[in-house]
Amino acid sequence: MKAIDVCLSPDLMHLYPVQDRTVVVVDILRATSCITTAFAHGVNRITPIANLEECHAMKDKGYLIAGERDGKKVVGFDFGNSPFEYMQPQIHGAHIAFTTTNGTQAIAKANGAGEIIIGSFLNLSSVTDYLKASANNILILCAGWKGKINLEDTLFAGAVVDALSDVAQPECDAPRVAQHLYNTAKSNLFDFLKDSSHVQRLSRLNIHEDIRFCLTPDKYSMVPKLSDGVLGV
Ligand code: 3SL
Repeated sequence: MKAIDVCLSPDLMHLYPVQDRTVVVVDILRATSCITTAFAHGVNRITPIANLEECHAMKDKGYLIAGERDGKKVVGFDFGNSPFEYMQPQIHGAHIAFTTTNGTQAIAKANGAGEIIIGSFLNLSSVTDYLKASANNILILCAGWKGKINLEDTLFAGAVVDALSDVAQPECDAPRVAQHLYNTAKSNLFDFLKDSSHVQRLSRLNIHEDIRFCLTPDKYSMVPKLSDGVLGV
């Protein structure tokens, strides 16, 4: 049986060897939900960038530039971090440079992994099918918030652990914690998350529709994958 583990914060990544692993990076609210939505709506490539200035400079190289800091679209950027922005016809065939507070930092922290894929509730079954078909051991990397653990990424990790329970053995207690949490919350994820820190943060920005959308399971079928620093499907 292959092994599955969950890293609840990018700041804990030094504890997890990733060389031969498939790392699933998850930032449910909202970076990996946006990435998934963008590919479902025809974006060609996304280059995730940790640094804001570096992303800004990509505009002069012909990229559309996108992302947020502290939830808000960056001044001068083409798109922010709402999944609804990635349904527009302009993104069709585009190459987007993308930077976010936590999601793209987590992708950078997974550097050196056997492979890196992008997970969200929107492509949950595609991700679990992909992981079932692969012989690789698995690490789910939760983006969290500035090094702190969050509920929504942990819930997604639990959903993956649960779906793979016949084929992947938890390596420590984090996968079990996540699975318990998911089984407690799964009948109404939106309600379960209503007091969570990032839902509170995003509610102040008045984006309840984004939150509901990001919690929708299996809306899209594809698995974005990182190759030479660029995401594609
Ligand atoms: O931190 C991130 O990567 C973002 O997804 C955060 S926010 O939802 O845009 O606030």
